[in-house]
Amino acid sequence: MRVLLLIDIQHDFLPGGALAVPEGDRIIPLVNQLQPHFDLVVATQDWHPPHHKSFASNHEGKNVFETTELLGLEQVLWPDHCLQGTPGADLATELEAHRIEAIFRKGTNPEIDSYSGFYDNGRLKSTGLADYLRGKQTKQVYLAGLAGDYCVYFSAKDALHEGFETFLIEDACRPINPEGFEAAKQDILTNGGRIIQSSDLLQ
Ligand code: VGL
Ligand code: ZN
Repeated sequence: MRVLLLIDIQHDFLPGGALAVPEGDRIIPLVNQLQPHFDLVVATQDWHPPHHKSFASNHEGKNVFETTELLGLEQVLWPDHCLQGTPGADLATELEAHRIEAIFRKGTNPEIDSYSGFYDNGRLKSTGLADYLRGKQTKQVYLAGLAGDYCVYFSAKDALHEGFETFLIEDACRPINPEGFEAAKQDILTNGGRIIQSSDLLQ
């Protein structure tokens, strides 16, 4: 199985959203075009409870994008985003959803953040995504979505670690921080992943 893994394509990560990724909306037509080229399409959804400790609003005297420590890990403090059950947490309206066979939610533990679609940042808990993909006889995982330097990157790293052949579709991602995305792509290559373009898949 060749699987397209769509990371956090949610309203709060699009322009106008609570944690807008620059040009985040630009990937959606591309992602819709890519979907029919895969055996299976799976999505992740950032899904935080209101008192999530990755929110700056839950740390007195801290501003957004400052850092702190959560359970011994460095943590960027984000604006409140992807609150469970709110429109900001919904998958983007423009994203074609009928091919998405499963949605894995993450970020539900208020004590720790969860960038990867496979595990929280402390690896305290699995989402079940790796076992689900193995159950589907998945060999290759192709990633697209938001943000390229956070949740796409950490999901790609875990996909490699779980033994999947891993491809990051560069032009079907947008980062919060371009320099962070450059470092992320280098690290994926170093760990045996590949960086490709959507034109490599679309004929
Ligand atoms: C994300 C920051 C906080 C992401 C999620 O989807 O990349 N980034 N929560
Ligand atoms: Zn989040």
